[in-house]
Amino acid sequence: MMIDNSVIAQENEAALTALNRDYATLGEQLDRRGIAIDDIKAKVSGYGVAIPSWGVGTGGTRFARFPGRGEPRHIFDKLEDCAVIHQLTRATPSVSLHIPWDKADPSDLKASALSLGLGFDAMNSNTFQDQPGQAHSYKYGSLTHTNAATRQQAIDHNLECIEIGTAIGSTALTVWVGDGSNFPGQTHFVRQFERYLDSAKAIYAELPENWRLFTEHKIFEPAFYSTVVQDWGTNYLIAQELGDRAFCLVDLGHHAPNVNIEMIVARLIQFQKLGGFHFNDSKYGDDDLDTGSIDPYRLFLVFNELVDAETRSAEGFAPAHMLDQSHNVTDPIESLMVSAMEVQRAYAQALIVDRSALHDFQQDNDALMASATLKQAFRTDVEPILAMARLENGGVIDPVSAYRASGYRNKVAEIRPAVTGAGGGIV
Ligand SMILES: [Mn+2]
Repeated sequence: MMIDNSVIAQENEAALTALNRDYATLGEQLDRRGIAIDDIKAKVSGYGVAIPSWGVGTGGTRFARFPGRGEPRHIFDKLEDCAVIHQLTRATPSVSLHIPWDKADPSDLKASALSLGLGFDAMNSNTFQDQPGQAHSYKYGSLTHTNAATRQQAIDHNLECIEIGTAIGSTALTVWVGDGSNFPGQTHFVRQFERYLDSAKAIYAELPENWRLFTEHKIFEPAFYSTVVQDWGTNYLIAQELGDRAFCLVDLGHHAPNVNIEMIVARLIQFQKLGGFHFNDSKYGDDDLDTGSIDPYRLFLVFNELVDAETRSAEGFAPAHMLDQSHNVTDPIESLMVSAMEVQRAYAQALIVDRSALHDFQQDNDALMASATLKQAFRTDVEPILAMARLENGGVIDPVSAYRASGYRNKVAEIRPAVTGAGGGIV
C-alpha cells in the first residue's frame, strides 16, 4: 500500500462519529421516500471508474505547461500514483494505458498492477503525434492520410495496442484521431471519411473476439476547420459500419457548448451503441476541467439516463467509465480523487430518483413535477453514502485530507526529479 495504514486509521477515527450520525440522518430521510440507504451504498460500493495513466501527470495548454512536484517519470510511477487514488477512494480499480507513452514489458506492467491491486481498462492508441524514428508523419492525418503507407502505419500501431492490451488483460481499444483539416477545400470530406472507414475496418478485423472497439468523437482541435470524427452522428455511422463490437465513446468535453449530451447518451443506449465515457467538465470547450467542477447537474442528468437503462435492463448496456481530464493547476492525485467521487455522487443521486413518480409525471405531461422529481434527487446530499462505502471498503472518509496528511507528494518529490522546461503540451 502506498499510504501508511496508520494515517488512514487516524483520519477515519477523527471523522467516524460525525459520519455515523450523518449516515443515520440521511438513512431516515431516504426511508421516508421508500429508499433503503444500504441498497444505494451497496451499488456505490460496486462502482468503479478507470483512471487514465496520463491523468496523473500535470497537464498544460498549447501555451505552456507548468510542471508539478514529484511528477511520475514513467508508467510504473504513474501506476503508483493511481494506486494512491484507489487506496484512498476505493473507486478507481483500473488504469487505462496510452501507447506509446506507457510502453513497457507487458509482464512488468502486469506484475506492477497486480502488486498495487489495480487492473487495466481500455488501451488508447496515439496517432495524433509523431514518435521518434517513425517512418511516416501524421502531420496531415493518420488513419485518413492520403498516403496509404501512412494509413498502414497508423493501423499497425493500433494493432500493436491490441497486442499489448491482450498481454495485460485489457479487453477494449479506444481510438481517437486528430485527423481533419485547417482550410476549406483542404480535404475531400467524403474521400477522407472513406479512408477512415477502411482503416478502422482493418483494425476491427483484427479485434479479438472478447474485445470491444470504442471510437471517440471530438468537435475540433487539433484540426480547426473540420474534424473527421467530429460528433456522435459520425461516430454512430462508424460503429454501424464496423459491426457489433464497435461502440461510440462519449467524452463529455468533446461537444459544442449547450449540446444536450444526456440525450445523445439516451440515443446511443437505445440503439446499443454506447461504448463508454470519458468524464470531465468544461466551461468553453474540450476536456480540460475536473469532472463535476462546472456543471454537476449535467453529470447527474447523464447518470440519470444510465441508471434508467440499468433499471430497465436495457439490451447490450455495459458502458465503460473513465476519467479524462487535464490538471494544470492542481495536484493531479487530488483532482482525480475528487473527480472519481463526483462521478460516484452523480451515480448515487441518480439511484435515488423516484422513477415510478417520474414515469407518471411524464405520462401526465406534468413538466413541473417531472423536473422537481429529478431535482429532489440532485439536491440530496449523498456524501454520507459515498463516505460510508469508502470506509467499509477499506478506504478513507475524507481522501483529500488523508492524502495531504500522508505527505505522499513530498515523499515522491524527493525521488522523482523536477521536470524543467516551459514547453506547451496537452496530456
Ligand atoms: Mn477523451
